[in-house]
Amino acid sequence: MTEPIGPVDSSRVPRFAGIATFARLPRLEDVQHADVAVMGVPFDSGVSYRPGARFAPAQIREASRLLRPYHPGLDVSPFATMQVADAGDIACNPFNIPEALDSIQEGVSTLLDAGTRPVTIGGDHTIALPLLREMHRKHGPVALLHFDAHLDTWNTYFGADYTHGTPFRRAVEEGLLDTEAISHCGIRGPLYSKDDLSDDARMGFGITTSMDVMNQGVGAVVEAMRERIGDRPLYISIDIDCLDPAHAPGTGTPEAGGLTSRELLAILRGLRGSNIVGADVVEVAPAYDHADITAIAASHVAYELVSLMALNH
Ligand SMILES: [Mn+2]
Repeated sequence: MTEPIGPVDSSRVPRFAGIATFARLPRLEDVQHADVAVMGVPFDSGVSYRPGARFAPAQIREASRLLRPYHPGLDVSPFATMQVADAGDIACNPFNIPEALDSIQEGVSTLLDAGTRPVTIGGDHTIALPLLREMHRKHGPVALLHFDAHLDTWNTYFGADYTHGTPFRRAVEEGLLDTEAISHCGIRGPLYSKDDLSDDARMGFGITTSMDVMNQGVGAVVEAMRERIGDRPLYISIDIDCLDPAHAPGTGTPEAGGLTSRELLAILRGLRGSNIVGADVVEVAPAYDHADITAIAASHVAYELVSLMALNH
């Protein structure tokens, strides 16, 4: 095996110089093979409220310039133990959602067929559906850990089936998920009605609310998650609005009372050893961000996911 090509050396080229790739990693076309690739999906035509997540991949890459190669919390150097690369962006049609979903699916399929695990940077949450379709093609029904303020299991908006509030209902309908092991974390805020919760439970989802995280603590929450997931192939989908607006103001549908970025990172860290087959970080909307708070959180969350994958490489 050849040595992985790592990030640009910051002792030779300052972090603020050069074109931004995620964590200053090589581009996918510059390496022979990548074990993990960070892929951008600049698509936000499925949002129901504030638009702008199409600008997130570029912003998160900018915010990721400060990521360093060694993760002390997990004691791993993810870019040295495996080849990680930036796969660039999928060019998807902003005016035709079904066509965009096909393009996203095709893009991630190329990665999976090359034996590359994807960490996708959205984009709005609509993009989780085509990603899960490919996960299912490769792995069969997968366990899902979904971090979000919202359930995202609604049926339609204005008659539309494919939106950022509906991907996980579609995924269940299409049989993409192992419904013994699907759950939401960070849920809070007002709903349309109590039926939202009973519909969601009928699909098989378990819910850890943001209040549960506060009351039970990160340790107990992680333990319950690990028990439910076991060694199943696990997909992790992270809507940055799982974080409190204090930690992630730059997002499309913010809700008060969310997780801290520390809680989210601690929960993810607790999943070390899990069989993570893919992940996404979505719903960063840079236009509403201040001082890159949200983009910095998202870049660290993506780094955490890559590091977990490195431990399990
Ligand atoms: Mn969402």
